[in-house]
Amino acid sequence: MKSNIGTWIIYSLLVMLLWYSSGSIASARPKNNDPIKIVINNWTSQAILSKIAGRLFEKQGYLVEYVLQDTYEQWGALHRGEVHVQVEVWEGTNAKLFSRMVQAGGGVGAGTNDAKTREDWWYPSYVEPLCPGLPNWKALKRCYALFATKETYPYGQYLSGPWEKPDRARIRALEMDFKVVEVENGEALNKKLFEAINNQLPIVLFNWSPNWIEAKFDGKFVEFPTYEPECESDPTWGVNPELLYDCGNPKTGWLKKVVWSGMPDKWPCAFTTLKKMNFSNKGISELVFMVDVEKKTVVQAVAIWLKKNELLWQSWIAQCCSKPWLKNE
Ligand code: TMO
Repeated sequence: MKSNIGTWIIYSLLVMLLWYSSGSIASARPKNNDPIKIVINNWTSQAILSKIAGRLFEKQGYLVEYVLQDTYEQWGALHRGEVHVQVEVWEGTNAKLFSRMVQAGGGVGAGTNDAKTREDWWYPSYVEPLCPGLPNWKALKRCYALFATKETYPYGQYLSGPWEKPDRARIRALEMDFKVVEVENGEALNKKLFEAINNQLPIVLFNWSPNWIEAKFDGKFVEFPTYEPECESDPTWGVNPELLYDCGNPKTGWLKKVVWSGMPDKWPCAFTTLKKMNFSNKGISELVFMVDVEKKTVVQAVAIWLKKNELLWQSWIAQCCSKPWLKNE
């Protein structure tokens, strides 16, 4: 009898000790009040997903700031911890600098979206009969003069954005008589596309999917020689045995998220949430459509999305961090 009571007391003390210490470990980790700095780039879906991530972090009690940067500047800033979160890393555009930063230990991947991405030369469908053989790239090689503009004459114009694609190298490797004209952001590309479509003028420009364009206009990506990693590392690969980049971009590319290497320790719940955040092609193009076509603001689109998808984003807010009193905020 006595020994039973003794065992019981020791057991109870042990349980209490364990319970107490686990509680104190959890509460000993104060929430970090430094703001999480989220990079905003220059195309619509990236701005929208950034603000969705930001709102979810705020719902968990974190402070958030947004920092406008282009995709070139962001890598150094992420590496140095001057900014902390990038919600859209596209394989076709950002793969090289992304893997360089992760390999150097400056950044940590935060998961991959379900969305499959494509980024490449694109034309509205009324261009196709003007240049027989499209979407094959060899047709463009023949029809370059159709795309000549004041700026590029006698060469054809390829309109691109300010992102990291080696289009000039590709044009050289594939011996195409095109010149690249760069505009400053996604909005400017949209504007040029609208102008061309309104006047039914030939145009070939950088486009990507998911985006809003596929939901509104008929058109196709140009089919370049199929991408393989060797195309960008081994000159002998492909139709030009002397030069790199004689291929298109990946057709089913990934869409990743990345953070500064110190982010997971400093804001663990935000990191967990970001890893769970996941969008499909349809989800992204619907969001972009609201802004680029229906002309809602990014803030309005985010508010509409949050309201419609509460169950989904609640499931992204990590359990250990959920604050029931914030639920109906
Ligand atoms: C990086 N982007 C989606 C504009 O191709």
